[in-house]
Amino acid sequence: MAITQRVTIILLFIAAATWLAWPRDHRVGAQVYRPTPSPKPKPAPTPARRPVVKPAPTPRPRPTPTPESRPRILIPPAPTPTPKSASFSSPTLSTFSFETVTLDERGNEKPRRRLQADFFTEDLGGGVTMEMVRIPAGEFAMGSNDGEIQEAFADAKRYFSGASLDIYKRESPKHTVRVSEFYLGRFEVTRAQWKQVARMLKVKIELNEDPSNFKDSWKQPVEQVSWSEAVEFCERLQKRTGRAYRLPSEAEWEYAARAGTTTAFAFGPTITPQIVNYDGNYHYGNAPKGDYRQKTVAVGSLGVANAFGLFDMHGNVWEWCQDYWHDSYNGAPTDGSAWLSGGDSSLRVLRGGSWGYLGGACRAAARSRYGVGVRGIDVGLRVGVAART
Ligand SMILES: [Ca+2]
Repeated sequence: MAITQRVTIILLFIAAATWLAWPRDHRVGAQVYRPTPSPKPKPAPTPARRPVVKPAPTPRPRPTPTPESRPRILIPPAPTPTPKSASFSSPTLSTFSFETVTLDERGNEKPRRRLQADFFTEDLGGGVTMEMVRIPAGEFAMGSNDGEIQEAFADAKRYFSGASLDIYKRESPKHTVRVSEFYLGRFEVTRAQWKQVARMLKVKIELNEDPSNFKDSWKQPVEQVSWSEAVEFCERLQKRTGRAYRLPSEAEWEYAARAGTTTAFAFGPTITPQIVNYDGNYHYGNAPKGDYRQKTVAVGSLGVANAFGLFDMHGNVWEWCQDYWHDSYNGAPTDGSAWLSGGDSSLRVLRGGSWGYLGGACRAAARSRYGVGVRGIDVGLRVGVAART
C-alpha cells in the first residue's frame, strides 16, 4: 500500500506541474501578439508625415522663380502711366530750344540766351497742331508792391494826365502763390487752330470759324472771341482729346508770364517793339519810343520767348483767364487755382496787354477785364491743361 500511495502522489505532482505549464505558454503567446499592434501605430504616423512632406516641395519651386522674375518687377512701373493714358491720354513730351533775352533799363539787349523746354503736340486735324509747354511747379510773388504801383502809375501819367491810380492798385496786395505743374500754349491760339476747333462738335454754343479782324496770316492770333466762346473752344478740345483743356487761372498766367523773373516784364525793366507787339509810342520806363504796327503779328514771329519758352505773353493780344473780376487780391487763392467766388462773375480777367496798348499795360502784373460776352479786336486766348488731376 505504501507503494500505491507513492505512485498516486507522483501522478498528482505530474498532473499539477502539467496544468501549471499551459497557461504560461498562452501568456507568452499573448505577449508576442501584443507587440504586434504596437508597430501598427508606427506606420500610421508615417503616412501622416508623407502629406506634410509632399506639399513642402511644392512651395519650393515657387520661391525659385521669384528671384528669376525679379527683372519682371521692373515692368510693373510701366503700368503706372497706363492708368493716366486711360483717363488723360498722357502726352509724349519732346524738347525744343528757343532764344530768350533780357533788356537793360534803356531797352538795350544783353546777350541772348538759348534755353530748352518740354512740350507735347496736340493734333487738331487738317494738318493743324497746337504745342503745349510744360510749366514747372513753383512759388512766386504775384502782383505789385507800392513802389511798383507808383512806378507804373507815374509812367501812365506821362501820357495821360487823367490816369487813375486805382487801376494800378488792382495789382495789390502782392502775395505769394504756389502753382502746380501744368501745360500752357507755347503761342496764343491762332486763326488756323480756332478754325479747326470751331468745326468740331459743339458743346454748348456755336463758334464762328474765322472771327478775326486781322486776316493777313492764319498764324496770327485769333481775336474777337468772347470769354464764353474761349471756354467753348476749350471744352471742344477737351471732348476731342480727353485732356482737361481750360483757360489758365490768373495766377497761372502771371506765373507763366514771369517765368522766374521779378521785373516788370519777363525781358527786364522795359520792352521794345522789336521783341513785343504793342504801341511803341507809349514806351515804358527809359526805353526809347518805337514802332506801332497797329495790328496783330503772326504768333512767335518776333523771335524771343520768356524763360519758360512761351511767346507773346506780353502784347499782341490780351488773353482771357478763367477768374471772376476782383478789384484787388484781398482773399485771392494762393494755390494757383482760379478765383471763382465773390467779385463780379460777369467780368473776366484779361492779361498781357496788346498791339494797341501802351507798354505799361503789357507788364506781367497788369490786369484788365471784359464782360463775358464782349469781343475785342485785340482780345484772344491761350489754353492750359493740368499736368495731372
Ligand atoms: Ca499776348
